[in-house]
Amino acid sequence: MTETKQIKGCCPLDCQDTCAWVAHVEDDRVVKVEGARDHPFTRGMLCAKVNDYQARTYAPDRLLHPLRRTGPKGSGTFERISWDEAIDTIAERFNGIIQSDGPEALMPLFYLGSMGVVQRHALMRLFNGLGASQLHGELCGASMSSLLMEGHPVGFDPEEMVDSKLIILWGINMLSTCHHHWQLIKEARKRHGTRVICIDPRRSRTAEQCDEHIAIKPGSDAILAAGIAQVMLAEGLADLDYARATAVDFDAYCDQVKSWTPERVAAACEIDVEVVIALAREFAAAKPAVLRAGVAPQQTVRGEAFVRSLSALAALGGHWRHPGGGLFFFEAPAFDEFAAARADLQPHTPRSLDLSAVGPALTYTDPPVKGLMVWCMNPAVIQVDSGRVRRGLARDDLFTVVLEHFMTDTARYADIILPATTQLEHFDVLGAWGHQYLTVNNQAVAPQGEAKSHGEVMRLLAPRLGLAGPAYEESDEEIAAATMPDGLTLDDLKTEGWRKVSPPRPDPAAGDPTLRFASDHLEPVESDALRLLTPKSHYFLNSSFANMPRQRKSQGQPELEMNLADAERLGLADGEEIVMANERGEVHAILAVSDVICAGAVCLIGKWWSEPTETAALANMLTPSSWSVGGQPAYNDTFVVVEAASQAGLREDAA
Ligand SMILES: Nc1nc2c(c(=O)[nH]1)N[C@H]1C(S)=C(S)[C@@H](COP(=O)(O)OP(=O)(O)OC[C@H]3O[C@@H](n4cnc5c(=O)[nH]c(N)nc54)[C@H](O)[C@@H]3O)O[C@H]1N2
Ligand SMILES: Nc1nc2c(c(=O)[nH]1)N[C@H]1C(S)=C(S)[C@@H](COP(=O)(O)OP(=O)(O)OC[C@H]3O[C@@H](n4cnc5c(=O)[nH]c(N)nc54)[C@H](O)[C@@H]3O)O[C@H]1N2
Ligand code: SF4
Ligand SMILES: [Mo]
Repeated sequence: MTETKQIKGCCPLDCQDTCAWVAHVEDDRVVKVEGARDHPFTRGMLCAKVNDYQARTYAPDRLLHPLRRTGPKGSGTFERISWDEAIDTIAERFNGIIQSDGPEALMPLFYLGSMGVVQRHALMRLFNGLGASQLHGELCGASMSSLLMEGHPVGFDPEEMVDSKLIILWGINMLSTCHHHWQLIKEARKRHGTRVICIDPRRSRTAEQCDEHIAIKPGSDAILAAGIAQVMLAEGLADLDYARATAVDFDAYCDQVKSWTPERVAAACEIDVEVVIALAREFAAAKPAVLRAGVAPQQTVRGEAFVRSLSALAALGGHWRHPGGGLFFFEAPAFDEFAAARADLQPHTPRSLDLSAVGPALTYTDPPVKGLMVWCMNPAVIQVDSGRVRRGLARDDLFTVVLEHFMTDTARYADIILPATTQLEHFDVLGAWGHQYLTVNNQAVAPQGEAKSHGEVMRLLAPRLGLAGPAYEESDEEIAAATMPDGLTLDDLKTEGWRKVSPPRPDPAAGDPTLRFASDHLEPVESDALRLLTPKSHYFLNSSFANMPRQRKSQGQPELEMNLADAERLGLADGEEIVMANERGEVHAILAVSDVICAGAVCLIGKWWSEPTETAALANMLTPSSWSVGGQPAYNDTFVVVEAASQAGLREDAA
């Protein structure tokens, strides 16, 4: 009988939950992955995206050998080459660029395709050692991060939420995007009869399960927050001591919110006056309430106003005083993830490029980027204004290396593609962004084909780029060991599987007041056209899995959700093919008419790929080249006109 080995690992994906899993291995093949039942936070459940992760490792379209492009950039025509040829070519081209243009003409580009410290950071050792351009910025919570830099607390141990008495889910679709957090809500409901309110322009899977759904006009969240504050202050419900001990501009904040009466707020947010008043009273009365907020409402040029307004409210209610109370966007275990990248290897402080602005970086940066290496990101699909990103990637004078599992839209633009290992084929260590557990990922099986871990690619390339020393020779485990917190060794973590490493609980009122509560702008960007929202899909993780048959089947076809009132006004019918368009491009989808999305907005779920063309609904061909002051790409400041595809066809014929 074949022996089944069970290997402790974890999900690599960019999700708050970082599930611990057990890979079941027979004859060096993973036969299933199962959630680790004894993990205190994720409790044995994987999600609908990942519960057959081995299918990704063994997918027939997986990239298993290095490839060299033979057709035009973007065409997807490649030939197989050996690792030796691939490394020779990359070294020759990168060394040539360094000689002609200097090391800053090289740009690394990565995000959270894998959250592993080795897969994310090992390759940065090369770019650090060379003095290449650095990378900064974020694609999701950039507004939150910029407020965190100002000192605003944005999270605490989520396990406290079992004792929250009121949970406000503000622009988060928890049941799709981080469903383990819902277990805490269930427990709070059981213990305290906790009410759960969802504020979301869309009746999401999560909104359906809440006690109340407030279908707010998208982008108007900071105004609703001001309205809540106005009622609390006017009715004497605010915790003035706590708020004054927290804010340096408390009086200015009070002045700002004063004019936002429930009537004005109701009109601006397109909700009822009574809803504003009741929400304020309930929020003030709960001891404590938590504002459990998400990413989508940050995705506008006013992202910081949203985060700042919620931070102000959490203090105004005094909710930080109690376990389970405060503001929660993000929480991570206390460890030094960036130690794996070894910034100390930099010979000088180089320029830094914004990872969320790849379009500008590849089209306007001076001096220009000449060599690009992309890993753990699919910029041709997920960056704002991705038409511009593609124009940059198509430049003849740009040499691009992409490390990938699949032939993504971005990989199609590569000169050289390197096959990367999946989470079942390498060792790694992961933090999380929704809890405090650090988790190990032991290698379960040998890599398929010729795939290599990023640590191994780093070790192969370093000597060819003239880099020598221990940092370039360390094994993947040694790279990961650099990130361990005090009191925890990598060996301990390997044995235990995970360890909760809690940072201190924030108390913004401790010490002198430092925080700023008043925002520069509260009002959203407006337009007569329909606002396009593009939240996360249940079965894809951003653009990952959009090529996988099971997930594709479950997700169905690209649909544009529209409110019945808008459909009637525009003379459009449920189920018909439509075109949505703006000055940047057009995208086809099937219209789904209902009351799921509020009037004035439309919603396209799923980050689809260019291939197959029948489902090539590339939302980011329409999103603008705009960012908040804190660097958040304004995915949701996208306005489109929608018409029947048949009409659009007629218009083109006539032109
Ligand atoms: N299944 C699945 N899970 C994922 C991901 C995925 O792609 N798929 N992606 C992962 C990543 S990278 C991230 S960042 C997280 C994000 O997870 P979430 O924070 O849940 O992000 P979104 O789905 O973008 O948006 C959440 C909700 O905000 C609503 N919304 C949109 N605009 C507004 C607005 O102006 N105001 C308010 N109040 N609500 C608004 C949307 O309708 C949506 O229901 O999820 C992670 N988990
Ligand atoms: N319109 C619109 N655009 C959005 C968003 C939105 O809500 N609306 N959301 C934004 C947000 S919040 C985020 S976080 C970004 C996400 O954007 P990305 O971080 O680019 O996420 P993915 O689309 O999942 O692409 C990750 C890629 O990494 C690859 N990958 C996975 N593991 C590894 C590995 O170990 N090695 C290598 N080399 N590659 C690996 C996967 O195959 C995949 O192609 O998208 C953003 N874009
Ligand atoms: S995507 Fe999130 S919920 Fe799904 S298995 Fe991975 S960590 Fe768990
Ligand atoms: Mo994200």
